Amino acid sequence: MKAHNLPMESFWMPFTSNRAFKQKPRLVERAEGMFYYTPDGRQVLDMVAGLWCCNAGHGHPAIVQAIQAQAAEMDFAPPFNFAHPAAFEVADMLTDITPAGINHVFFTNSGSESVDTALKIALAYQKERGQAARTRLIGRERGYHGVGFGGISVGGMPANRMQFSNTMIPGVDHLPHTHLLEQNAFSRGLPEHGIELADELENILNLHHPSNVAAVIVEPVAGSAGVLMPPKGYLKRLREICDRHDILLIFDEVITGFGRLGDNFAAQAFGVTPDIITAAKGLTSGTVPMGAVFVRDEIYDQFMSKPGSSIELFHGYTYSAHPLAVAACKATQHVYADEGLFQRAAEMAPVFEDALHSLQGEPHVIDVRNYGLMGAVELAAVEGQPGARGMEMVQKTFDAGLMIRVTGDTLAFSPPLIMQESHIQQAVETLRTLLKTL
Ligand code: PXG
Repeated sequence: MKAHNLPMESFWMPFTSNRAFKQKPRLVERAEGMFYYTPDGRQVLDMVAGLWCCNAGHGHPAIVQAIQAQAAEMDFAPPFNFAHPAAFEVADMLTDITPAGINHVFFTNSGSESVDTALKIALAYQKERGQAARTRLIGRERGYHGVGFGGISVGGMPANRMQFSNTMIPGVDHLPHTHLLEQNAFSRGLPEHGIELADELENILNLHHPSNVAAVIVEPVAGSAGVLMPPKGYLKRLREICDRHDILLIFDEVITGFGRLGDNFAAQAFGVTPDIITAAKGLTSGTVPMGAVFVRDEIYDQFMSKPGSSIELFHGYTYSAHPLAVAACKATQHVYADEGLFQRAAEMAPVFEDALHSLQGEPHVIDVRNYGLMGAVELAAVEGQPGARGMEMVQKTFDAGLMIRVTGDTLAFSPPLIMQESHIQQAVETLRTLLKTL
């Protein structure tokens, strides 16, 4: 199988139909600003920030320079029992933009590691404070929390679970998802209907007794499942129920963090503060793999108040706070602040909203939804072939010079925060033309 003059067989591609891809590869070789470039020099407008991560746009000179300089200065520093100064500095920078009361951060290398780390911190915290019975975890249908065993267990994407179904971690329940297509189709911003879906948490807690539950984990806006919005008041109600029963609330902000919703985190955009925030992607604008778990002071303090001076948490990665990631993160955070990119995302959100909603009424479009610079256009599935229309759009848009993301038949958009009005107009007009060809 050699569709290109590349040796295609050795690389087992993630979350991709290898056989289909290798017959007809979609390759990108270079990136700058809002665009990718194919090996044959075609320009492709990036409407998904790579994979929801390149929030500062591609190839920002300040970030490139910082990574280059760090590679020359020090390649690696062991993170156990040793450290490098920049790791402390970047932690301090990051906790300046987290919600009040969340002032500590544990570094990982990906969103999946952040989620599994957060779940482990939640379990260990309950034990440390003498609540060892609190072992149950609650996720949500259609949730995506990465691909570690913890993440797929609390996650709610059936395809990501079924090949591994006998090895989920035990003691997990799921809230219902919040995608009420009939009631909420074509909502702008947060939908009106569905706050009562949060009350299902009380039912789950009644079943197991709250004293057995450690934590609830949700994405404030579900990304991978197709950009599913929290109904108005929903997240606040989850917070209230968790507070009532002394249960930790974890927001998985791997996508929603770092400006995506027009604020630092979804927690601030929606005015609801969780106990733990997981992050990755936009942390370094996708330049170097890095993840983070931000925790409330009470959680950190619980571990630090142990008598003696032994290791407080038996967890960590060789590459936690890797010097290259730290340098990339520091430079990225400076770019976000200096260029006011989160504010810019908030300012561009209405333009983005109007542009996406102008596709209402085009062929096959059954919903448009958006918040900040995160949006989706849902298409009706071809009878008996769910996902076929979505994949057709991935190919057709790429051929037409546009990169988008699909989940099933939902087209997802999360442009770099440097997006200008002309970019979203170009994307929407390409989509309008292609929708008529399906
Ligand atoms: N949590 C959330 C909310 C995510 O969106 C992860 C955890 C895992 O991150 P890592 O870095 O381990 O991949 C993610 C990742 C898509 C898509 O199709 C989304 C992600 C990854 C791959 C594809 O929307 N998000």
